Amino acid sequence: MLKQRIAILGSTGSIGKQSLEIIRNNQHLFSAEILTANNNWQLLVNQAIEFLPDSVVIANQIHYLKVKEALSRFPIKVYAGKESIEQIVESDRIDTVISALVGYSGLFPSIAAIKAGKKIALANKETLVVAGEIVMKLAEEYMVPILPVDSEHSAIFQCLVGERGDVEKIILTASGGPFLHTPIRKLKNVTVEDALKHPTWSMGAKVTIDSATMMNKGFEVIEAKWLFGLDPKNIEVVIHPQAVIHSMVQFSDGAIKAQLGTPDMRIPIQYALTFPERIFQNNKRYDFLKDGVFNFYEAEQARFKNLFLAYTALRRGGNSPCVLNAANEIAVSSFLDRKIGFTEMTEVIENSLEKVTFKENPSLDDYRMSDTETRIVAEEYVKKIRIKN
Ligand code: MN3
Repeated sequence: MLKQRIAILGSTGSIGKQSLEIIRNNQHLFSAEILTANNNWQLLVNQAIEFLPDSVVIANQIHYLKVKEALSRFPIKVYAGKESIEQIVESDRIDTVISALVGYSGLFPSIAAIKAGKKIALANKETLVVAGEIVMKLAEEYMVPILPVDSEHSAIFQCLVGERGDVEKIILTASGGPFLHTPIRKLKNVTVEDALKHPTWSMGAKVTIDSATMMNKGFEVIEAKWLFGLDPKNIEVVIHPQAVIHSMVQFSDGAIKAQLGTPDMRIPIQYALTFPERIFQNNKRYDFLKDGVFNFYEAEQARFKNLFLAYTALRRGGNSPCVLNAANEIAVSSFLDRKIGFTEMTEVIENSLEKVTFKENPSLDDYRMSDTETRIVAEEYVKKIRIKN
């Protein structure tokens, strides 16, 4: 294998750090050439000193001078600002872009990387949630592979390798989060601390809250639709708290393939980088005889309303998934700031889906406008809730 030169967008986040670990353990195969961070400039500096990339970007310009100063003894270019991320992914010093930014901010860098012909290892699900149709068309046009990093989509992708048969449906597994067995009437009293305790996966705050509400699974349904070209009615969600079966594919003959393993994001990250090869990874092997109990539960609509809002947005199409995402970003940050309660996040999203201007065939500019409009509508609704409380 030729040494793969990698850009990690969001290198200080959970996926970014685990990606660097894979690069550290396989230096004959990979090099980190571009690292970007939003605010965590100190970790960015430490990573840069260890991996000596060609360049780094600190998105929040406030930290630029500190990063520049800290790296002045090293041959590393330092850039600042969100726009720099969109420009730097075009660099001919890289082959692959790991898109691990959080939220809507990941969309335009992903698009710039596709247009520059880079292989995409996609962890930023919002890229497909917001603008899946446009993104997949661009990937086809520029002949760029989009390899899923999300564990469920990596699982489906792995089940499909070598298959020619018709897919009848895919079964996305969900851990169910920390409130799977909480009485539904008590959900409104859930605190930020309760919601941040995820039973199986360790992730950033935004994704952890999205997992507790199962909006994360809703996004994954949308992501799956675009990645694998499926009708939403053929995408099923089943709760599997052990999170050992990462997802399944059922074919037209009734056969079901599943991909299993210890829940460890380094496995799907590495597979996105090495596909179609596999290389050794030193992680905890799953022991069927010791831990081998699998449970399955239905995702109840009354408990996981956000998941069903995602299906609704997907069926409506147009800019609805974009609205869903932006409203959810405001809802989650308002919940984390303790401005609204856990179940009020759903109300914020429902209200935005009703109020924001519907666009049947949105362009990228329409998505930008819908995103902005939704954030305003959602913030207003958060204010209303606060007055009422
Ligand atoms: Mn996932």
